[in-house]
Amino acid sequence: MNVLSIGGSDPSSGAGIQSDIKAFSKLDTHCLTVITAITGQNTSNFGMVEPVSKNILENQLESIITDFKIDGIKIGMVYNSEIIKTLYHHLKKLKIPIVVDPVIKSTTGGMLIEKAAIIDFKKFIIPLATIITPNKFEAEILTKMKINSKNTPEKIAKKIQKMGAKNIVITGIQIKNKKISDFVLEKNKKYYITDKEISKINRGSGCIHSASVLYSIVKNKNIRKSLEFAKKNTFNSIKNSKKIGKGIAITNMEESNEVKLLNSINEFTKIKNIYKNIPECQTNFVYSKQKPKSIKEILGISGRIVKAGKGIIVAGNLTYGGSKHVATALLVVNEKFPNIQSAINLKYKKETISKIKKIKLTTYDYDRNQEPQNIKKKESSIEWGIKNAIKNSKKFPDIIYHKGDFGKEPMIILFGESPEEVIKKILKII
Ligand code: PXL
Repeated sequence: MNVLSIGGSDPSSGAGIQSDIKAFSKLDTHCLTVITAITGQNTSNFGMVEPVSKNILENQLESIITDFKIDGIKIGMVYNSEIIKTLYHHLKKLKIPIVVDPVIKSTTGGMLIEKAAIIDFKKFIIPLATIITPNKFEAEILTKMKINSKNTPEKIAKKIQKMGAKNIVITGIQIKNKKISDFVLEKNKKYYITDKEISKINRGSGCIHSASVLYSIVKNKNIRKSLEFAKKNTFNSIKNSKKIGKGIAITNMEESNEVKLLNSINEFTKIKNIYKNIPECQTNFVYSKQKPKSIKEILGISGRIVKAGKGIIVAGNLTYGGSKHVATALLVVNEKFPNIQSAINLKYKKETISKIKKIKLTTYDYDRNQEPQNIKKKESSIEWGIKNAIKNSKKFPDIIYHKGDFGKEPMIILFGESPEEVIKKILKII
């Protein structure tokens, strides 16, 4: 997936273009960029702004648009009327989702748009928006109205909709009992999205919010689902923010499950002689959402990790529902031990089992010979086996194994809270 972020450069990488590159790469999405202005700023102060010339803006746009298939666009800082009109001219023909984050002032107080350009912003940029994501302050500036009991969020959002944006979310509108609400106006729908408040001043949360909205829309999720995802992701990124400079903390997005699992699969392929631990039926490596209801909520490889000579290759893509057996084992374990969200299957070897026992990993086993015939029809053997193995357990399993049955290969399944932890355990036992 390729998205295009149009906005200003922030050398502290807390907001703007640099923040978008970080955010999208954590979401496993390639972020193309068109820079509209260079800012000089850090976590305490906002220095200068220098907008780019029309020539270089056009050249950036043409370079990107003629080369890549772009799945969606995010527009942030646009600064002046020349930039606004040039963007409009190049983007008006594109039929892809556009998220507009109408940034006006930085958290540290710098102006991100010239006052005189706000009229053109409303005329040319707002009509491009599939969704526009102002915070309360930005919505008030755009409509020249203060939100109060007379000028309700709905009234203000309708005014922005009249300017041409299809969908509007006004963030941070209501704060009650440690909860914070965003007001949403779609074509024929209005509602609030409410979540926990987080009272931590930081830089870049608006950028992460709008980037997350775009990511989710491009993934074909509807407006409501996209905004719910964006709110959660922003909340977690604020919670995870880091004080890197001397001033305000910088928002820090956690990697997606996909990226975490991909990174660990990559680590796995690099382990020396790991091909010796791949069973005949090959290997899958899975990572579950929290509280999965079925294997459809467990990420796995749609193919397998397969032996290829003295190496291994990953055949297939990561998809939810991509694994059946290992995902079923994880589903059963997760029901009893909800922190366990990742698993991998490895070749059964006697020396591996003795090593596991020596280093005191928590190990359970089951005997496939004991499986009653009537169960064989009702549920999968693995479901029965794993349930049986942990039925009296007090502690979560690191390993569950069985020694096979007639025509059935013996197998080790290794569990952990995350793919990273699974890799650490593998390194201890092979
Ligand atoms: O968060 C809004 C924003 C967007 N773009 C740039 C910024 C900021 C805030 O500081 O500097 C370049």
